[in-house]
Amino acid sequence: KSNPDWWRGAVIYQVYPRSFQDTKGDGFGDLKGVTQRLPYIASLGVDAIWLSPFFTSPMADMGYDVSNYCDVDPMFGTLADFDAMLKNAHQLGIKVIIDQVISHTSDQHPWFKESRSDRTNPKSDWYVWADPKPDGTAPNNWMSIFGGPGWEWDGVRKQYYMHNFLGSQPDLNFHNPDVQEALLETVRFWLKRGVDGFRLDTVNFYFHDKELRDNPPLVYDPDAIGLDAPDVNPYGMQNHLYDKTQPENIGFLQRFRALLEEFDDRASVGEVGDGARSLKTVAAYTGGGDKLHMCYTFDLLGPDFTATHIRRCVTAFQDAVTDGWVCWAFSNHDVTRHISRFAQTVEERERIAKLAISVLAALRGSICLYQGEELALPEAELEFADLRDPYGIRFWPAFKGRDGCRTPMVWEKDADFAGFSEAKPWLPVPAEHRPLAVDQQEEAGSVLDHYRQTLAFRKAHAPLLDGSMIFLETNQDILAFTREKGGEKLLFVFNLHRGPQTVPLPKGVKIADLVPMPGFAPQIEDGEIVLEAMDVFCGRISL
Ligand code: TEU
Repeated sequence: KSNPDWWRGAVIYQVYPRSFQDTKGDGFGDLKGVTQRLPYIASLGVDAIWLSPFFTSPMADMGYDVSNYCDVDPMFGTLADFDAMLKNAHQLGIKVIIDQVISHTSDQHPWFKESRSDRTNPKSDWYVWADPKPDGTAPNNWMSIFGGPGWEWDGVRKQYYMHNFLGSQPDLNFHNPDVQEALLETVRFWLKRGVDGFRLDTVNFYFHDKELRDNPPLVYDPDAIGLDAPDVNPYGMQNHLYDKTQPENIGFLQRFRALLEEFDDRASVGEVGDGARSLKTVAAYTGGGDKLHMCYTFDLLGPDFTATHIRRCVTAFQDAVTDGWVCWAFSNHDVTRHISRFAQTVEERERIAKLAISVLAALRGSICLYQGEELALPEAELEFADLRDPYGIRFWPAFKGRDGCRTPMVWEKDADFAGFSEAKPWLPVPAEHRPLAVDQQEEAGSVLDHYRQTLAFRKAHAPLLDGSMIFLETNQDILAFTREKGGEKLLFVFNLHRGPQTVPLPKGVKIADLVPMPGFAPQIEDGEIVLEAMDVFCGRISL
């Protein structure tokens, strides 16, 4: 039966197919591998999977450089494998969200090959081409996120083309309506095949300043949420003069949404990675119910796991984005795994893993989990020779790139390559990951078990899905809020501090009964909530 609101409050599990399960024995994961592991995914109790790109690609950016939007790369299998995976997922009650990387294509895409062939072909304006300055240098000072100038010289057209990421990821010209049409056709292709939704890669990069104005000098604001310090990534800030919300994008997103509405129960989540300034964009892209369903922000992907930071991100979001919807995450395939970001010692990793998913599960919004976080996998320490990510290869050792979170899933502690593959995988299986393999965590009390129970807890309490969320004034180390819906009001108090805390019950609040979140035992003594280090209280408030 139809449920157009299924995405609201949903738990989405991100699968990085290259590293999930290999069935061909070539060291790369594939779609058949995803199908094989669907029962495991179902056992977690998630609503949907988000599949990172599996489309035809030269793999310069591990598939985020697409050369055919409507086919499967042989590395991952065939369209028939995709259909089988989708059917199996649906039988298990799992929705499938695919990753549309349409801000740019690969330079091997036939559109780009045509576009670069001369200045008059029918696709000559499909990418962002510009003449050099009189002295032959690039049209302006724009930088690429992956390092170096954002312009690449083309000897045939004798012009520069723009790219926000690799030189082999030319930026599509969204100002051209034919480009928009062609992209929407690829979206329709997958809608017809039955996918439940789309993650839109770099949705706030679709448009560019038509006047190609220089960016202002880079100003680093250490207080802005989620911005990389320039010494970590000197190219991280693309501070274009052009309005960050990209006003023309609204029209495109409305057309995209109208297309989704031709089908039942489809959803979209846009990736808006732009630090504090992203809130305005998220509001513009998700408000009004006629554009994106939700946006994914980078706010919780940084090093900061403190009550102050989380409260600040969530309240800033709630103030800016009134009728929109957000998708929170602590980890993905682009950032250091959160166990390694948040834990100060190896000993506290397990506790941090359990605490973090408990916090995430209680937030208002949808949530994304990244494969392996349910095992508390730490970031893999790799040698330079192991690196495959061009971003890391370029900035090593200042930035070690994104391979450390992309190593293979560990299924069986003692199997060859931990059960991921029969051949040497494209990235090594870290020895440190083996004891954390799925087959070691089937017993009660493990992090994996904790994830399953916590996600079940979220499902069992309606206020957690889309109920209101109101923060309470407490001391700095405490994250306290209520979640309320339909006559049920829950009080959550998280102690993110590494020492015990007591918190007086807020004035006028009476706890009717304790509602323990899995793995935590709430205590009240003499009107005070008593919390151990890194502890969770949950109680039902008498109304
Ligand atoms: O990432 C967008 C993005 O902004 C990243 O550059 C991010 O800032 C960086 O990876 C953080 O370390 C998306 C995809 O998630 C990423 O994998 C792709 O490489 C990128 O787009 C280009 O398609």
